[in-house]
Amino acid sequence: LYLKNALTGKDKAPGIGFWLTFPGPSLIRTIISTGGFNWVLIDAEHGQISDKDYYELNNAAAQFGVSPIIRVPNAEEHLIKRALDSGAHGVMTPMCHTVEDAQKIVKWNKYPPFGSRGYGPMFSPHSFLAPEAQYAQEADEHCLVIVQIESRQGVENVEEIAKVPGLDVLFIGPFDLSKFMNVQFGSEEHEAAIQKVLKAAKSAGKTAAIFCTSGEQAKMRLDQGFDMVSICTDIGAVANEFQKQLAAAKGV
Ligand code: 3PY
Repeated sequence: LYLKNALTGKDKAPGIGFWLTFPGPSLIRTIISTGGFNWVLIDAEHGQISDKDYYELNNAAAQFGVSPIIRVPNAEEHLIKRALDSGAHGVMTPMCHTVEDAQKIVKWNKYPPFGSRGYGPMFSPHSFLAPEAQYAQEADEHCLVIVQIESRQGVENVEEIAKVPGLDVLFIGPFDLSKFMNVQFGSEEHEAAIQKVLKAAKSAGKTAAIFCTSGEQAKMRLDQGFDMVSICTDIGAVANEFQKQLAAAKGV
């Protein structure tokens, strides 16, 4: 809801977030309480986080007015349902390669009659600070449906994927993209694919988003027209700082 308002509301602002890979509500609170973020990605695809962590993490983020977005491990209906029922403000599904993938993912994120999400929002309303009846009525509108475009096939199909009704965000995974395309990260072909996704999202009126590993990179992508960026991962930030201080101590 916070992120959706920023991306599509009248007080339009870029979505600026970070990647959480460690479980534990104290870390998410420590980072978020510094201010300035409107979303956090809770990574259950590659992070150390599993679905028993979702509920506390979602509520820790929402307490500070930041939207918790859960990345599920795979495009599976039950994984998306678990993430939404724990109170995610949006679900990111990796590896969207085709229009059919996108249509399925949207359907699993929405209640009937548009979709096939089962009814059971006992815990999800808490991170929306809303009663159950209100959550049930507004969830389809407020929860962001995010798919990752991160393969050659995904890029080939991106114009059609972007037009799928109910889909909100095309999120580029640049590392997988380079692997799946078998091209170097940052090469001309890699960058052309990124620009193609950006253009397709914009033409379809959808949010264009990309994973970045530094604030500098994130700013460059925002300047190119991306609407939503991550600035770094928790593990990346910790490792970088340790390396930096170690190098300083050794005088190198
Ligand atoms: C990628 O770069 O492939 C991602 O999905 C970000 O983690």
